[in-house]
Order: sequence, then C-alpha cells, then structure tokens
Amino acid sequence: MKNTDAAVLDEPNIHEPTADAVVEPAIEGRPRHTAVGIKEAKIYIDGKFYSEADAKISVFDHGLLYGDGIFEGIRFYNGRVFRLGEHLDRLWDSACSICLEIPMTKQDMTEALLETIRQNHVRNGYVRLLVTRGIGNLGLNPTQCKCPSVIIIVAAITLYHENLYRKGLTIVTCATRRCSPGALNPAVKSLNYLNNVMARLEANLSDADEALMLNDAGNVAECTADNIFVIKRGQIVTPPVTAGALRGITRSVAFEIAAELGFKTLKADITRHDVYAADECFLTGTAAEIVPVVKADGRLIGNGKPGPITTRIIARFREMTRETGTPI
Ligand code: PXG
Repeated sequence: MKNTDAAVLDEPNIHEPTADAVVEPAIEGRPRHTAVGIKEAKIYIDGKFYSEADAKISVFDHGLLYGDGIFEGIRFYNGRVFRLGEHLDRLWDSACSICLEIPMTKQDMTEALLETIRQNHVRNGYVRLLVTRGIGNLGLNPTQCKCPSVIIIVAAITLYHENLYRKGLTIVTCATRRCSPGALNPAVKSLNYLNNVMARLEANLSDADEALMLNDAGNVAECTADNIFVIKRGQIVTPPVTAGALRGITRSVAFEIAAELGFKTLKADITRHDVYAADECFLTGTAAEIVPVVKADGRLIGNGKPGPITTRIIARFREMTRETGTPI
C-alpha cells in the first residue's frame, strides 16, 4: 500500500431478491424466457412505455454506433429504490463530462424511473437507466445528434450465484489494463464498456469469478463491474478514484458501514501483493452488492473463507437495503 503502509500496519484496532410471482430470476447460465426476466415487461423510451419486443432504438443512435452515452445500474429492494439520489447525481456528472444534455430534470427523471418500476409490478429488482447521444449520421461528431434518448429498463438481476456470497469469489489479475484517466476516464460511467468486457473475457477463460484490473502503474484499480476492498489488521482499504476506480455508490455505502462499525477506512493505492496478503477482501457493486473474495491468482486470502469483518459489513448492508430508499 504505497505511502500508507505504516498507517495500515500500525492501526489496531443477500440480500436475495424476493421473487415476485412474475419475475424470472436472471441467474447466469439459466435460460430465461425474456431478456429482462420479467413477464410482460414495460420499457421506457423517451416518455413512452413499450413491450420488450417493441422496445427498439435507431441503428443510427450514437450509443450503438460509438458507445456514446452514459448509464446507471440501480437496485430497488422491498419497494424502495436504494441510493437513487446518488445514482442520479453520478449520471448528471457523467453527462457533464461528455457534454451530453440530459433532456429532463432530475425530478422528472426520478418520476420516470419510479413510474417504470410501477408499470412492471415488482418490489425487488434492478433498473438500467441509459442516456444515449441520440440519432446522428455515421460520423462520430456528436454535434449532429440533436436529441439524446432516455431508456429505462427494469429487470431481475443476479450477478453471482447465491453460493458465492457464502463461499466467496475467486479472482484473477487480467492482462487488460484499466483505461487510464487520460484516455477514457473510468469516473465516467459510459456506454463504452469494452475495456471491462475484455477483462471479463479473461476471467471467463481462466474459470475465475471476476477479473482484477490494474492501472498503467501496475496498482489495483477495480474489478470489471465492482470496486475492491482489502482488510489488513482491522483497516479497510480501497483504491482511490485516481487509480482508475469508479466512484462506486456501494463503495461509499461500505465506507459508511465500516465507520458505523468502528473500523478505520482508507482510500489508498494498493498492489496485488496487498490483495494476496490481506486478511479479508470483498467487492462492492450495485449488481454484485457486497461479495467476499477468498482467492486471488491462486493465493488463498486469509484462511480462504469469507472474513468476519466482511460478514458483518454484508449483514449491515442487507439491513440497509431492506430499510432505506426512495419509496416506489
Ligand atoms: N466499477 C465499475 C467498472 C462498474 O461498472 C462499479 C465499479 C460499482 O459501482 P456501484 O455504483 O454500482 O456500486 C461498477 C458498477 C452490470 C452492472 O449490469 C454493472 C454495474 C452496476 C450495475 C450493473 O454489469 N457496474
């Protein structure tokens, strides 16, 4: 842990989506009848609702042609949307960074999102909110795209099998480096995810559950869709945004919980060595929630079982998801 070793070493110191009758859980590898795992799903596109079969956008949308657009992945639990305000703030920040004008206010977006969930008659699930650059010609210059499109999809999602929340994940370091902030800033949650997809392919090819992505300096950035945390002697550390980590919303919840439980937290550069030598390790993400990691590049982390601090953080996280959020 560069510059922070002393601080780290010296410091003593599933939710299971409640399946509504109409929801087909999106468990990886299990065939589903619909793409979103909800029967008779209603998808919002620019102010109107469409069935899954009719929910279509133009092949000239620059979101498709160039990955020019932004998105958020949001969860709702028990009839409440978790951390909606933070997700919308981050969406607006991403829009600002890529000079995309979102064609509605945050308040209208909140209402559109809540109404889309209502239209789908589910109390637990996942929302994919996208704003694309809109229709243009085949040149990449965004100035010819006059109307950004807003798409809201409600779905069932399970990123990892429930067993993995009990047993922990295996991760491998991938050769694909996280985009450097000077090239494509990972702080922008853009529709261009090929960097992460390449890393995900490497995890698949190695039979691992996730890929650990390093930045150009060789420090740990994050995983393909999750932030990473290590715990050493009671101190909880995650890479800073400048290392190529997304400013994850679950990451900030993990920080809140850690503070509430009385643990020291730190945003600091970490190396693969810090992951191997950690007492505990976990990942955070809206889709993944909080999930323990027990093996990295063939090395057991701690005793190879989800650690006690991780387990407490997960328990508190589940409580928070059940009890807080914007009512639908
Ligand atoms: N890093 C990356 C690269 C991400 O894409 C996170 C970290 C975690 O951030 P949040 O704010 O979710 O705690 C993400 C989030 C999906 C999916 O469909 C991906 C994310 C979120 C929801 C769904 O794969 N990525």
